[in-house]
Amino acid sequence: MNKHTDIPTIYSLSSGAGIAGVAVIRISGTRAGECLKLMCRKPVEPGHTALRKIFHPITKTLLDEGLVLWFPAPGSFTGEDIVEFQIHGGRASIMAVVEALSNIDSYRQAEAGEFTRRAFQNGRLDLVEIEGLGDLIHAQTEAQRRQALNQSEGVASEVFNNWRKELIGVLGYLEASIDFIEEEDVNDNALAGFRDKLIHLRNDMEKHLTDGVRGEVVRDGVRVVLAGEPNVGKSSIINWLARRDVAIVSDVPGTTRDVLEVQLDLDGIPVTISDTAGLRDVAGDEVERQGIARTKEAGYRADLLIWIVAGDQAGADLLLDSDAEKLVVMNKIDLAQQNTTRRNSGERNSGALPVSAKTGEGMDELMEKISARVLVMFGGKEPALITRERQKSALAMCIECLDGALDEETGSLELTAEQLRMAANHLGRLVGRIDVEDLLDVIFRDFCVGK
Ligand SMILES: Nc1nc2c(ncn2[C@@H]2O[C@H](COP(=O)(O)OP(=O)(O)OP(=O)(O)O)[C@@H](O)[C@H]2O)c(=O)[nH]1
Ligand SMILES: [Mg+2]
Repeated sequence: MNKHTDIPTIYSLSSGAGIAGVAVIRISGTRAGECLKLMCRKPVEPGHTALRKIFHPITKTLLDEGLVLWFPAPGSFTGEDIVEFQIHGGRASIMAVVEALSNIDSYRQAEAGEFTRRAFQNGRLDLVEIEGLGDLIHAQTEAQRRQALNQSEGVASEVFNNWRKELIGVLGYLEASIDFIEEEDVNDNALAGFRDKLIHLRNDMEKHLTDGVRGEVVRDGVRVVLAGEPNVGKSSIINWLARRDVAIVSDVPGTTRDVLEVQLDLDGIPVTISDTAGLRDVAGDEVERQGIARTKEAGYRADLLIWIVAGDQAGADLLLDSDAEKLVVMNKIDLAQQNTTRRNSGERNSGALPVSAKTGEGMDELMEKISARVLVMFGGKEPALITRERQKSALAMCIECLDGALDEETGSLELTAEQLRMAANHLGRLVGRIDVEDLLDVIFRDFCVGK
């Protein structure tokens, strides 16, 4: 087989589904240029765009007219020759051009993420950049966009590559020393020169690893959970925060049975607010018991737990086991103002934020408080470099090996060197320089066709 038939040329609609003014069809591969010759009567200059009539390669009927882009390898997105047709966005126009492309020898439909996979294979993007690109496509909020762009543009990779370079530099020095230093005075002498440097590097890595919690939360969203006893007004509050009737409100205690989620964008940070079943002893009702189990689970996983008490009820202490930050809110202050039980409730929850989901009093302040807490926890600073479990575990393993290398008890220079080599390998795996075939399917699974 020659080079041409080895690797098929792939094509796909790269713009989204649904009717739009313009659709982009991308073609990539060693034979991408052929569709230009077969489907356009005039050539397009390399690196340029031109308006062209687009014809069927066999029947020669006119299919559409649009902009045609021609990016020869290696400077294209995939590192291969790429052609892009920007045609009219109607379904029939898209289908006609896609069908036309299927007639060209060695052309086939691209699979999900295949363009990006080729970009990786041709060294145009590393794994972290690809993960960032995947996140960028899904980014819904400003903080997600900034974080994803930081990765897709290679800012994070540059840091990881520099760490790796430093480790390899030290490793080279150590390996050279192995041949020259006598066994007895090996470790101290050979390590002394770079111990501080390695410790500094290790601490820097750890800082970014810890910061990864923020990175993951920005990707996945901050979890804010509303909880409390039945009837305190949790569902009324979530409806107010969502500015629509997402949850059923009634004066029957135990109305909410399930966890109900609403997505909000608070100053660029994605937030999921959950309404939950009210907590109480319900020996008799199986459905409510299951609901309460879900409340406990949600509370356990929360980043911020909002405990709600009602101004006209006694006001229970927080009944959930959770490491989350907490905020206590006293709802129904409109009733409390006329009710003596407020004193009771008020004493137990003296720091509680007074609100009324009915009159709206204090509700803007509640929203501001949630935003402020979320921002303190996850926003404001530079985007995190580590944003997902895969990256976190690679960096954690690197630090572990580095600790092994720095351990004074290690005893032999060879073992120290081996630990350093493994530490560098974990960083190599993080950016996808080495040994990552097994990761690729998982990473590209999240990509859509056409990307
Ligand atoms: N007066 C007054 N009534 C309120 C206020 N907030 C909620 N209510 C009423 O209190 C009752 C219970 O409200 P919900 O929002 O369903 O309470 P919940 O905490 O979700 O209750 P469960 O789902 O049963 O746990 C309803 O009749 C609401 O209209 C408030 O601020 N003031
Ligand atoms: Mg409810």
